[in-house]
Amino acid sequence: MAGFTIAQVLVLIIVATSMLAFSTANRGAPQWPSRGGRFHQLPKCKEGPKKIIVGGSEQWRFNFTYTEWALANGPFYINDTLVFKYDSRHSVYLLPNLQSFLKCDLSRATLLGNVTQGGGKGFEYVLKEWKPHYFACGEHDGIHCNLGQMKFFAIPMFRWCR
Ligand SMILES: *[C@@H]1O[C@H](CO)[C@@H](O)[C@H](O)[C@H]1NC(C)=O
Ligand SMILES: *[C@@H]1O[C@H](CO)[C@@H](O)[C@H](O)[C@H]1NC(C)=O
Ligand SMILES: *[C@@H]1O[C@H](CO)[C@@H](O)[C@H](O)[C@H]1NC(C)=O
Ligand SMILES: [Cu+2]
Repeated sequence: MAGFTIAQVLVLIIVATSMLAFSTANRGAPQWPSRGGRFHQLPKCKEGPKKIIVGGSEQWRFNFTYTEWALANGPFYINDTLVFKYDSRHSVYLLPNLQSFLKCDLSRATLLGNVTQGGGKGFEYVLKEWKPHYFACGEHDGIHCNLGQMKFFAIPMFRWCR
């Protein structure tokens, strides 16, 4: 495990278990392959995509453990909307991979919500793809991400219903 700290290994395990949640977290269990094995036998969805305020009443701020929040409030589903509400000291970036997420390395990050977009109704981001999304605040060279714990990842799941 050269070069990996225990914390990094833990995050890897968390990512792996979130992937497993893919098969267990969906209420309205898979109905297929049943007799005939056709997709139209999937159950009807009880609920559609949701809007989720990141951090709940704490919103997007310094010194709140978003990794814990995401684990407690997930899983998220494809087409769910994450709403980031924050004041002008913060922002929202997408980091390219696990390594940059662990290090809070913003050098190849993509700006999603700038410092003004968190006001009012907040900055909205739709989880469109089944892939890990690594979110972080980009302010103060990664200090908000590192010390402020303003980072989390989301792997949106498919709903096994139609
Ligand atoms: C962060 O939270 C901890 C625990 O609640 C507190 O002791 C600390 O002062 C906070 N730090 C900042 C910079 O807000
Ligand atoms: C997400 O929404 C888009 C646009 O409304 C739709 O085309 C797509 O099928 C949806 N994806 C899933 C997995 O529900
Ligand atoms: C943030 O983005 C909005 C919308 O794209 C833009 O109108 C605004 O000028 C930007 N603010 C800053 C500080 O870059
Ligand atoms: Cu911040």
